[in-house]
Amino acid sequence: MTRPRFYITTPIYYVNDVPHIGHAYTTLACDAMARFKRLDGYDVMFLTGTDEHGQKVETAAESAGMDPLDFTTQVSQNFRDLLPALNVANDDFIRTTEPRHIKSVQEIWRRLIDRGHIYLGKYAGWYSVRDEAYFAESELVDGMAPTGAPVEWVEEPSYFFDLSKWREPLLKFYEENPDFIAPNTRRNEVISFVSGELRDLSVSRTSFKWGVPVPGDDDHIMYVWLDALTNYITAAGFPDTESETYKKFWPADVHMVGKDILRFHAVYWPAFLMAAELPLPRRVFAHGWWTNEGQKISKSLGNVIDPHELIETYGLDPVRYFLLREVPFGNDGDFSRTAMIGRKNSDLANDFGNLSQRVLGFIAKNADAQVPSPNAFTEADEAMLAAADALLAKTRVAYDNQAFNRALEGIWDVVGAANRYIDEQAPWTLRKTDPERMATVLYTLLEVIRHLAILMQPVVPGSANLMLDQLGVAADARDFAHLGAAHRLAPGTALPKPAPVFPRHVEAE
Ligand code: ME8
Repeated sequence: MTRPRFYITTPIYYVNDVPHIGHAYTTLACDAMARFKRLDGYDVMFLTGTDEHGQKVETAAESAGMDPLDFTTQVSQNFRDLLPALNVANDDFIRTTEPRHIKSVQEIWRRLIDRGHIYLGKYAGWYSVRDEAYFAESELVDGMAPTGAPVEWVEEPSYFFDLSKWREPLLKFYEENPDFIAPNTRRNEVISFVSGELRDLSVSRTSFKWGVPVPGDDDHIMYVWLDALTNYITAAGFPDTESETYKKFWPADVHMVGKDILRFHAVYWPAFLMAAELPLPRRVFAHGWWTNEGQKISKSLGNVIDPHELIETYGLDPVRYFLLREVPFGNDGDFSRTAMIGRKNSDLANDFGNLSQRVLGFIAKNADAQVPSPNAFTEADEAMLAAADALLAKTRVAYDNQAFNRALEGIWDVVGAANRYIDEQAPWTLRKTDPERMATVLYTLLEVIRHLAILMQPVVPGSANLMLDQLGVAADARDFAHLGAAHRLAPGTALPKPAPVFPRHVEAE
């Protein structure tokens, strides 16, 4: 039986900078999504990588006094190193300086030229190196790019892509594919942008060298966004459209991006692909931006959040949980120490951690350290089990909408119900009055915790698996096919000595 496939991508990160919380955030969201789909039976490809060409990177290499390729190799490694630190399970890592990519971008170019969508002209206008984007005079705000980045006047020969011809096809595509851009507010922004005037796009530069040469005209190098966006199809095997990987994985299911780079992904990229007669990705999700204690994060303010330091201070899984739980995915969020510690202590340690520790600790002491044998289930037990069994369907809907916070809220509803159930059923009293009933209550709780831990794997993989170890769940019985009544815990299974999985936050001395 062939499994359904799922292809998800992060943006490829500019190698002009060290990785920060913004990069970690996009990557973690994709990792949770990829892990969820793998556990749900999909054949997944999860791609991340680095964007290594263009003026911005060339300038960064110059200031470091390094050859651009040596520089990008060094900085790209910092992004690669972040992945194991975040426990991210990507399937591929692409660098735009790799031969496979250069071949792919040049083929895209040829397809565009062959179909008459690229012509030679002259660009005269503003360019922001920080955004790697062109701006018209009318778009400037107080002499700056709308993003606040400085702009410089550029006047040079340039190839143009006939973007203006793609206005109608794009609008038709958005209308026919209402899920292509999410969240909805962002979709409306893109539609209103495209409904205005779309100008042809300059797609080559002649004033610097660090990039992919235009086939047949070495004086020009390709515009870095045309180069960068193509990475997604390169990794799927393009230009070999007959390859197994390409046939299986292209088009991508989700391009996850920050809201600042939505236009490139939701306007330029589909236009390039339509013009090149290649299939379009299914969805672009634009997430919001993080601030630090209410302030915009910037190097000049010196408040950039280093993901390694966060992990060291709060632990990896609490950080993963916080970022995906704290704000509705798509909205902006504020990182504050108080909020981070609050989530770690109340959600993870008190609610979820304590639930499993109470139940497993009690079984270790009072129920022979094994999965108890249940007797007849009461209405309360049935309701508790039904809530756990129903969670997969709800969680799946939330993930399919990239609503990580909603998925977690749904899971926490059941965590809360289980904590109330344990207090109401009071197994510690039943121990003396009705040991058979106690066994049924504990069994019900173990089953609920098993469901919670299995469903929490995408967000807190390390901790969820530790919990599953303590529940005696075999490593090959942790995917979503094992949820529900058909795979209940076997009574009599020996349980290892439990230890708390989610410790409370302790302030460093
Ligand atoms: O844009 N909060 O790369 P990049 C949340 N190379 N997300 C943030 C953030 C913050 N404070 N700061 C940055 C590029 N980001 C291109 C992409 S893809 C073909 C090419 C996010 O390294 C930002 O929104 O500047 C973006 O999605 C990502 O970090 C990469 O930024």
